[in-house]
Amino acid sequence: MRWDVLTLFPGMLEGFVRESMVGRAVAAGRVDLRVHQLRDWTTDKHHIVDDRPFGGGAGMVLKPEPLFAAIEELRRPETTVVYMAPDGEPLRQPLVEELAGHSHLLVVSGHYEGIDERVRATLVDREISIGDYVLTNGTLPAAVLIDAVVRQLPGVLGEAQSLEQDSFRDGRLGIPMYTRPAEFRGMPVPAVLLSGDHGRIAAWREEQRRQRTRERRPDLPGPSGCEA
Ligand code: JCQ
Repeated sequence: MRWDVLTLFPGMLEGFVRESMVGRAVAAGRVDLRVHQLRDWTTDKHHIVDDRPFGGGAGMVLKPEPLFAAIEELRRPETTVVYMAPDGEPLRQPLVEELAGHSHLLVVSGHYEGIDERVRATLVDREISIGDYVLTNGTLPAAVLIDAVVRQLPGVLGEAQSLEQDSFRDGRLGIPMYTRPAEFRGMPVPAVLLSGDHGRIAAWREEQRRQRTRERRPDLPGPSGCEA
């Protein structure tokens, strides 16, 4: 899978990529990830990427010219151009899984009050939000998107099984997990998990998922289809 990221802060992504499983996927050749400095597409002496908003108001807006030049150079026929923004479509696991099927994502990270609306109207295919709060720029949201999508790619996680156990996989939260020791500071691991009875373990886990989702996230869609 090919990724290009357009940002004013390439160093933020380079550290993350170097230190994470995304970096492993890049080293293994499963992901081709290129981070670009938006200023490289400016043509003026001072490499200016922003300007004051028409109509007045506080803050600055990313100018259309460098964004048009960069996106038109980096995109190909199969490319999906993604803009990270608080007013985008909320990022949830089904969208993550859909994006994992794309061959080329070009992620645009905004700054200040955002980017000129004409870029969004004509060049951006999808606008995605990572949550209902405001950050100073879209580079951490881009990192979040990359991490969530890349871990879905075949062979990036150790076992395919670990994806099946994910929270949100079937619209519900994950299960409680324990490891050794079987008792720690007076707290025992639930006996059923030590029983070796795979049928009872599966039933217990199913009940935990149901209870936890109901208590903590009654808003989640829940399991769909015949098991509902
Ligand atoms: C993405 N959730 C929050 C982009 C404008 C200040 O306004 C803007 C901020 C950004 C950075 O992205 C986010 C974000 N998902 O803040 C455009």
